[in-house]
Amino acid sequence: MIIVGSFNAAAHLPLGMEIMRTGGTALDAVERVIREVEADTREHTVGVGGWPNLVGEVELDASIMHGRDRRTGAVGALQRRAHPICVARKVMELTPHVMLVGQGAEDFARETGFPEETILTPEASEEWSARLRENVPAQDMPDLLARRRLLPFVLLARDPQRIHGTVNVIARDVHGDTVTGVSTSGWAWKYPGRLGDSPIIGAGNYCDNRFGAAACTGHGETAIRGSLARTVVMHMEYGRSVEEACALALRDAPSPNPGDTEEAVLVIVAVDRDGRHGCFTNSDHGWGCAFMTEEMAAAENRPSQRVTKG
Ligand code: SD4
Repeated sequence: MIIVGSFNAAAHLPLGMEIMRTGGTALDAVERVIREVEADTREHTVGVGGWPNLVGEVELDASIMHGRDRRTGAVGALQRRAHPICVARKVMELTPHVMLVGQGAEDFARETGFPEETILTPEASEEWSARLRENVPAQDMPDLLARRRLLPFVLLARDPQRIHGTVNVIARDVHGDTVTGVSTSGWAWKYPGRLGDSPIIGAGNYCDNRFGAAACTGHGETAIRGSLARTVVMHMEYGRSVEEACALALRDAPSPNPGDTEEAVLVIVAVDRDGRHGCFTNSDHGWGCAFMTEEMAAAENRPSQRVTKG
């Protein structure tokens, strides 16, 4: 058994391992670890306390994928619910669909018993107001907020923690099942309705017991355009090691969108079918991961390995 997560999941990996040691599944472990990160108001890129969009609404994205049969569930731009990973699991278990977004995702969450909650914290709200005050002339504010004239301000979308955010967790249980989960509030100040890679199967999340699993953080638009997580697992299918598969996927990732002045940082956490794992990035700023096997008493951190383009 093994559980691997992005750095912000490190503190909760022992809880996930304990769940699997005591008879729970990888699915239970992944959901529970991510739930803990979603509940942490200090983590501004996931769940409660996440940075809001351009008009001050927190919109959450999450997905979960089961490697035994590639079942999956996802939600996008979900408002007023604290635990999108749990709603994503219910989408997988209770519907014939794989993804629900916006109002439909909210309706589904309500119907399946998830309470409406305030997920915009005072701290995140203050940061959002300050960002707007700095960048939007006072006379344009009513246009932006009341009339939702948003396009002139779309380039404000950037994440103060864009290179260090979103949670990824991959677990393999005693039955040999691998499950992958991803949860995020996406880019701060994003255009409402924007989805990143996290809820998109094949982009930010992919899992197949036969070959391995991958999950991503960083510049979601680039991960979507490069089908990043699926590409990693496809290379594993063709016999490549975790390291080779991630390096090939990162090297093949497209360049940032024209006009995007920020570096398109990508970080991949990957595990192959034998439990070999690692964390790889195309940037000097990529963060690391943490892992724990059944023999270990605590999780251990691992820096990400830098992959160069050439
Ligand atoms: C997104 N990939 O919405 C997420 C954000 C992220 O580090 O991972 N930030 O594009």
